[in-house]
Amino acid sequence: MSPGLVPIPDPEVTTSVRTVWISDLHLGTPGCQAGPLLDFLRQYECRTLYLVGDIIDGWQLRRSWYWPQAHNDVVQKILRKARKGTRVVFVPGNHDEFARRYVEHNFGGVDVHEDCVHTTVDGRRLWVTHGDLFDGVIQCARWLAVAGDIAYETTLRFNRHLNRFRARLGMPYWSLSRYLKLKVKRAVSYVCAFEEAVAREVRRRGLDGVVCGHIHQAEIRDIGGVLYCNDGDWVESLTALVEHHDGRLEIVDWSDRLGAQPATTNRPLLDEAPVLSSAD
Ligand SMILES: [Mn+2]
Repeated sequence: MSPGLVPIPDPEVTTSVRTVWISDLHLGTPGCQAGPLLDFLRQYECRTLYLVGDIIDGWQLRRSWYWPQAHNDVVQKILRKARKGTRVVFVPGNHDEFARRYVEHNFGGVDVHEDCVHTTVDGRRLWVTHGDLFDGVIQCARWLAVAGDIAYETTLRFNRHLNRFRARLGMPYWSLSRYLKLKVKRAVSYVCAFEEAVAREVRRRGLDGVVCGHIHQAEIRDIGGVLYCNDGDWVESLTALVEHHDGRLEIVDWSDRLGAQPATTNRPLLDEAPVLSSAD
């Protein structure tokens, strides 16, 4: 191949999996890595595609309009999958909470749900939720440990209402992680607290595990008998979670396939993306 030519992915080569989860695309921001995301969507075929929140960044778009063709292509690709028979489920996050008023509706083949339960082929029941609900819980973690379950549930509910109210006033999403970002050492404990809070809710619901996003950190791990899965993001880490046809769950790290680190220029300051790599 002559230098300067970019290899064109073979449209015949596809990877078939049972389920794909992606979140935190942040379409509508310069940080969204739409090109690699499109390549991923072209390669992976699935029966069910979950869009686990922060797909379109309504907060950023409200401040300034940014919508290049590549972002359109991503939306078109997803709608095309829906037309071709993929079940597409959209679970809104905090940056696209405008969609939460459309829950239990269907748009162009995309089902919108506040949250939902996915059953793997081997029968494990996973709660699919964006994860922003837990920001408030982490903030209050210390007194919650004392006050117990009722206070915990009240805080979950309070955080949701608080941020709806702030959105109506045009105020940005409140997030503890924005504060933690300034104190990078504490970002690690933020991630742990987040994961623990999510796992606790999964246990309370009597489910086997969870798939979420929000903190831009892909992971599959066991937390006290709860399967915690985070599908990462398409701003920094370029990751997705997939369920193979035998029920095996795996994180696909697309940055590996690029053979280079994802671009770090033009990355917007996201309020829920602790910069762990700069921790000392
Ligand atoms: Mn989020």
